[in-house]
Amino acid sequence: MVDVDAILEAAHLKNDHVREYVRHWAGITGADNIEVVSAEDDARLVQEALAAGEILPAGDDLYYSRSYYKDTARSEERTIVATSNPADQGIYNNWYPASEMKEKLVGLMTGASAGKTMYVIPYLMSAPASPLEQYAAGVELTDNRCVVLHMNRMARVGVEFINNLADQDSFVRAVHVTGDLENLGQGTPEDKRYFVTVADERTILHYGSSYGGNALLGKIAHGLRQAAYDGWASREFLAEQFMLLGITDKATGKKWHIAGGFPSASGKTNLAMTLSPDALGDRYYVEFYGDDIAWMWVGEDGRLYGMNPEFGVFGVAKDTNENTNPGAIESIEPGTKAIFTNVAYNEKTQEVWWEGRTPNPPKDLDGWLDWKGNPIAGRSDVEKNDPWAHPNSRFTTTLANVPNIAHDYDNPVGVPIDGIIFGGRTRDREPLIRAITDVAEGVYDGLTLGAEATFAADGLDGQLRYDPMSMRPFLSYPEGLYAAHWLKIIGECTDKPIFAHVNWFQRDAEDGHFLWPGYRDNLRALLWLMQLRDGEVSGVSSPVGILPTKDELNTDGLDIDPADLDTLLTIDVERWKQEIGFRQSYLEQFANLPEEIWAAHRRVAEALGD
Ligand code: GTP
Ligand code: SPV
Ligand code: MN
Repeated sequence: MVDVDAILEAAHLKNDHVREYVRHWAGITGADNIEVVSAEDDARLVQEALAAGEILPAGDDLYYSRSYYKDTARSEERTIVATSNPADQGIYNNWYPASEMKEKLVGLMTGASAGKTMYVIPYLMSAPASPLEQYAAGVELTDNRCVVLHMNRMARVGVEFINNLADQDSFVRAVHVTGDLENLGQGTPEDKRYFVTVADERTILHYGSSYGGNALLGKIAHGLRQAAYDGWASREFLAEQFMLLGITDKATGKKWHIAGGFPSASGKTNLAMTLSPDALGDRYYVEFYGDDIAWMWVGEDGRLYGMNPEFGVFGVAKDTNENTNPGAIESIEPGTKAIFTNVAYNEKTQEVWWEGRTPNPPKDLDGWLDWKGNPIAGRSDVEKNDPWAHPNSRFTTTLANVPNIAHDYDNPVGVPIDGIIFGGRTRDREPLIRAITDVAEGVYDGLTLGAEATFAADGLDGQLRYDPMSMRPFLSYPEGLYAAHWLKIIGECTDKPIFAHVNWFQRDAEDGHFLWPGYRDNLRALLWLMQLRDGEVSGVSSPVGILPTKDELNTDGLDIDPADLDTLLTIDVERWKQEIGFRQSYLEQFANLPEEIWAAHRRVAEALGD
């Protein structure tokens, strides 16, 4: 048995509540050793992980990691929100009683870290001194060194973040035990994995994965599920799967901030890193604040404020290249300490590659291994066309490596939000952009966000589903109350953000091509929205919001078929009428849905002539 207290003392971990928590879980998990981590330990931990073969070198200060082949995405069925109040059960939060889940997880974790080191990772999901700091501190315990390396990049890590808490007990207890990955029955009826957030005890218990949101507990489990619950329970803030960006018009000096929710793998990272299209010159400059999570609250001036609680980017690798996202490519250059997970790797040259990195895969197959570690050159005929990288393969890099990182990203005050956009992969119906000025209609629009699911969740790719505010996998309390909390927070703003629904993914019904070029050109739609907010354009009204006219949308240098542009800027009324019917039954599932939301739904239905 290790002397826990001596180790914590030596690491200057002074918070007695944290000490008690570490002792408790050290006893349950049976780890052989305990180590407290600070950001400064990263270089040493990298060397240890290299020596142990847990990561591989991928160039100068770049690293490669491969997860178990059945452990490559979040598992939604295995993710649970538990509390002691049955009224917390919603449609999507997969609610269970806290007592049942705690007992189960303690059972699974008992002795499960024997022979391993348990790392103690004190972290902060905010810049220090943020108005929401009391919700931001956490301590992840993990028996996986690779998880530590990822946490070091994704969160602010160090004992200083928990030693001085005003309320010493106000940290999230986040326990991660990897488990025996080869014997967990992933995706079978005997699945042993459990990813549980005991929201009313601010305790996260994740067992059975070393991948992404299943294992980096500051990110999704704390930053979204727990924080959404805390924001609601305190009535103080919203925590959403949102990107957050700033746009500066250098000609006028104006700066706008836009936050937006798109489901996983639907373009948040790309949008927040985007450059102005070449044809718009250097007039507009986009600043990156965050790509996956925003916490939002009402400031004293009556505006909505937002901040990114994360410290890094866990970005989708597929199709990331110099054309689609030059900022991302720069953020993972040699010297950045970036980690690549589940991409293809060349064991001779230490290069990495993924689908869409270059138009064609490397010609010389010598040394190339696919994401499972199998030689590409040795592939059979049936395997020949399999992707080299997993479709949900990722890169992990700190915010400071992102070339367009906002100069004030670390400012705890956050930024005032001018616009809130929702979007997703929708192959028809949704135009390029439709603006919504009424708050209830904006919240209604977010709630009825319908999109095709992606590879970021196991086994769901391409399926059409509703995804409220892009939070479906992260909701921690009932949907009706969630809508009411949104109405309350935005309703308190005296200077409200404008809402909009965007869609970069509409396709041609016949040949399936994307009607909109996407990526950098997406900025054109956002600029129109900000001009609308500022009263510089007026758009045309439609039953589902205000659309840009062809003249208002800046199309300088835009390469698009005029017929495609027409489709993007119009509404398919018949298709929308059908949609209203789907929405009716979707919304009826939710208990306590505010009357304002139903009223917004009826207004849209009536405007469509239903
Ligand atoms: P998570 O990290 O899972 O929450 O994903 P995300 O929403 O940040 O998505 P990301 O920006 O990483 O994009 C996911 C995929 O969509 C990548 O393969 C992108 O290349 C692709 N993508 C992003 N923006 C566009 C776009 O405007 N048009 C098209 N066609 N594809 C896009
Ligand atoms: C997402 O799936 O939305 C992600 C990746 O951001 S993960 O952290 O694995 O949830
Ligand atoms: Mn995400």
